Amino acid sequence: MLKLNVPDMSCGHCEATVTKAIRKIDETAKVNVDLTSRTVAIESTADIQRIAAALEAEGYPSRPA
Ligand SMILES: [Cu+2]
Repeated sequence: MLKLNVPDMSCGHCEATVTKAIRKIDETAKVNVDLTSRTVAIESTADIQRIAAALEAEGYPSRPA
């Protein structure tokens, strides 16, 4: 399980965008967004750097949580 802190996530739209960006890297990823703590829990075998880069490209910089 990977956990990323994504401070710019604030609403359902952000959640959808972030989820989509992760699924583009790994369509079977399990993604669980917590808007309160602004963290994303990800179950994926994909490289965390690739996921972080995809999020950044969508305007959501992240850091390990
Ligand atoms: Cu939003």
